Amino acid sequence: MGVRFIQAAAVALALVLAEPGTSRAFSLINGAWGERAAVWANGHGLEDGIDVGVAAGFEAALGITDPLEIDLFRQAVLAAFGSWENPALRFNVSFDASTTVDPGSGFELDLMALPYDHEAFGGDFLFGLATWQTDFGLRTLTNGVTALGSILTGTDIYLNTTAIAVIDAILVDDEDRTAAITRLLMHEIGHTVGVAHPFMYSNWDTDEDPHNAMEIDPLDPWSTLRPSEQLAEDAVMRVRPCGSDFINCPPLYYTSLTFDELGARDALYPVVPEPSAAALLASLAALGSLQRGRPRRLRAGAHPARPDVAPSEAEAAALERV
Ligand SMILES: [Ca+2]
Ligand SMILES: [Ca+2]
Ligand SMILES: [Ca+2]
Ligand SMILES: [Zn+2]
Repeated sequence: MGVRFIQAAAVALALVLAEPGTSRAFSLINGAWGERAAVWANGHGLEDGIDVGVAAGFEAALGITDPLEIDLFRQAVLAAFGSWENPALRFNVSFDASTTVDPGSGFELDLMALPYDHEAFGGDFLFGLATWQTDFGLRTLTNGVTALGSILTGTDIYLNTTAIAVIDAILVDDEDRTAAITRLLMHEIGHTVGVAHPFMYSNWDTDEDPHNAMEIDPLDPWSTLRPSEQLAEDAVMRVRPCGSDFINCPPLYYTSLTFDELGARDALYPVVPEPSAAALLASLAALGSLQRGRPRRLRAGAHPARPDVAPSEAEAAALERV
């Protein structure tokens, strides 16, 4: 399978890292794009969903001990993973799991909460850190295209309990706290599926408008994408959207992916639509009308069961919806 790389991304809401003033479209980890981009792949763990282990004691490490609060918090964790899902990219989340501080072991994605002085943070005062391990080789993308590139094989997310406690002490509203941690998790999950900070490498969009949906061709996503310099100030993958202000910063409390992240997901994990039941029915209707339209040889004295007719209005309408 080739050389194995272990890489760490210095990450979300970094207090110590400066970000250039603009943030553009989406960018991919390792700087690779197109068919070489680092992705989870079918046959390498993606086929049955990405198995997520949330460490035993994760909630308690973040100061959440009330059973009712734990339940609500777990809903937020599930929502953060759910926000990234499409039919090609799924997560199976297990709580109270046995995890490892090493992207190459444990679950395909381990989620843990560690104190600031843990060696995993390397002395950086970050809110969260995502790490990943990749192989390089031939893999089949979710649209069936086979190409050489990086394959994500193991990932970890570490939340910094020390940094989060500081913000928790300031945020009195439970909803704000839940939203802030959901957004932080969404950001880190983005790294574990192959998305970088917008300013890190080439930034991709389908046009020059960062605030519209990217219309991506699932059969050939990169044919529709091009580098863009346009600002998406509220993107979830953006670091420090309001500079050093972590409290009066609405984007830090958004709990939906923006068009940037959705575009990245659908470029990395394209979903080729299957024929819908409606389309199948319409095809059958079309087949039926074709058969009825065929000349029939009648035996003497026999009558056709029904006369040859053009498709009814209802059938014609069904055909147009295909
Ligand atoms: Ca799996
Ligand atoms: Ca691990
Ligand atoms: Ca756009
Ligand atoms: Zn980050």
